[in-house]
Amino acid sequence: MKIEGLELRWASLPLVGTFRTSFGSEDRRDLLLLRLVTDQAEGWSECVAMAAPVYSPEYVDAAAHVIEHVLFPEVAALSDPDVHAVSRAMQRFHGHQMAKAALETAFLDAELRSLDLSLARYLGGAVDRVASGVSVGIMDTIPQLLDAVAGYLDQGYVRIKLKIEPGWDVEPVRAVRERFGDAIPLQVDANTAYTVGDARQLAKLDDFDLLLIEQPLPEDDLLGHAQLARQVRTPICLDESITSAKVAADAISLGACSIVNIKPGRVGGYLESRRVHDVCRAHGVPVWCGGMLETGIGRAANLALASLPGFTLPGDTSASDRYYHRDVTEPFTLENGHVRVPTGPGIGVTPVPEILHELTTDTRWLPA
Ligand code: OSB
Ligand code: MG
Repeated sequence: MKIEGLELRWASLPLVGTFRTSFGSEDRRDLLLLRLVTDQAEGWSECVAMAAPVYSPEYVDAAAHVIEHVLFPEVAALSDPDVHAVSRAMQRFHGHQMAKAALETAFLDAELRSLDLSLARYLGGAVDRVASGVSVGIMDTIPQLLDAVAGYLDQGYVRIKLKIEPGWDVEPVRAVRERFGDAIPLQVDANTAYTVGDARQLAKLDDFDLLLIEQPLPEDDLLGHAQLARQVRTPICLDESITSAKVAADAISLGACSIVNIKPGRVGGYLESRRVHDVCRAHGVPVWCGGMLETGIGRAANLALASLPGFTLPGDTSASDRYYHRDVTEPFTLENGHVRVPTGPGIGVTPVPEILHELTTDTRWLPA
């Protein structure tokens, strides 16, 4: 395919409510969308970097900068590339996985559209809908949390994930178990808020039969996670730490985790996500698809990934209305706790032009 140019598009969407984690509170999603134009088809993607570097070192303005000044010039110089050539061309640059993932995905979407092939089929998806969980933010009070969880269970979500931090861990988990019983699949996510010295506090969560504890310690502390895993019975799952298939293999070998959250942005794209999936599957380690408050563009691609056979736990692949009153695409909906995997070519969705236009704050066209 011949690349003709890339459109960067900034948009800002209000969230349906404040989403609080151990790293901060969000009321809006500041988005960077990519539209890659080739001689055969157009491809769309969503960069999952957040407005500030609080989840990982990347942030929206840095991602846009590195795409414009480093990654796209390298990719645009390729003659007749396929997605593997695009991916290889970006490899010599360190880091910036979310920016690389966005550019690779926009290209992959265009390539698959030109082949009339869905991303799910291309990746090896095995099911047409995926079981969906929901991530529930830290709240001011326990009654507020219980109301939120009750609402999500009413909607049919099949798994609840509670965000935790020191001071908001055992009590909210106990309250949710007391109110909703032992049968609901329940897990927690600390987003690196603890240290290995908190092992005794985290071991108190063992009483509540959780599916997993996600990323309790800082991302670079694989040994700490391995040590912690020997002191708690609840399985440790890694999110922030897993930046590649190689790191996933290392973490598993070290005993740092027994479950992996796969986020394509965090590992540099869907090709690397599939390699993470394959490494985990070879080790018998279950994976699930994480989320980054994606709009329909990123959500569509995540659903394709989550249809692979190693995704045996429900993901944070909730419906569009978990975060947005109005999504940029046709909204994804929850049907009996599941969300449908798109079947159209590429990621299977495109933005609704009028909605996109309204939410856009800036655009920039980069000719190849
Ligand atoms: O740690 O999984 C996380 C959102 C933003 C950044 C990091 C995380 C999250 C979530 C929500 O937990 C995932 C989602 O529903 O999209
Ligand atoms: Mg997480």
